[in-house]
Amino acid sequence: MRRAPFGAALVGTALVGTALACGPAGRVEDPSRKIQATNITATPGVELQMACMPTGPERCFNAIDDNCNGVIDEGCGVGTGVLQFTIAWESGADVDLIVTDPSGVKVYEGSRAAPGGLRLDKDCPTDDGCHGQNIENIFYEGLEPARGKYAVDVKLTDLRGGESPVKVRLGARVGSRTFGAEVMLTPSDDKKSFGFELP
Ligand SMILES: [Ca+2]
Ligand SMILES: [Ca+2]
Repeated sequence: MRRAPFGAALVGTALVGTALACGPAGRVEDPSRKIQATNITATPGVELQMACMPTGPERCFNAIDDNCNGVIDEGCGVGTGVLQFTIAWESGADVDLIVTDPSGVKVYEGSRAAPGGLRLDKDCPTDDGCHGQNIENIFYEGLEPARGKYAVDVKLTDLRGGESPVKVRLGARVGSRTFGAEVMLTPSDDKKSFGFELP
């Protein structure tokens, strides 16, 4: 009486085990799916939108994944990879994007590449190729970004006589998903941040 259910359970386990083992090998796996942000934190005033709402074809230099394909501003000459951080804003103010990798190395306009692989490729309007738009973009090109804590800072460096607050759109791609936030910066409240961890 007892053997039959025990045997059936064993067969069931074996089948499940086989199915799990064969699943990933049977298709091409998207490596970005293995990269997922956890322990996401943000300073007050940063409300991260975790769900992507498609609004149409991708538009350039707005730091938004308009078509929700998991890539921000693709087709616009902006570097992307399994990690991508982009800011865009309208005014003539100088706003900086600073990303700190798990080893504590900062990537920003003063130090545009980290040994760990993060790279700033757009610092506009200073750089060419941004068509007069204000955008900064930092990305990781490889497939195995360092694990650990990342910090992303958006900083108002100089208002340059423009209006305050400065509204800055922040977009982040981590693995196969994107999220974003709109942050307000003033000379007295000049930095907003968010952080996450890659386990
Ligand atoms: Ca997109
Ligand atoms: Ca866009």
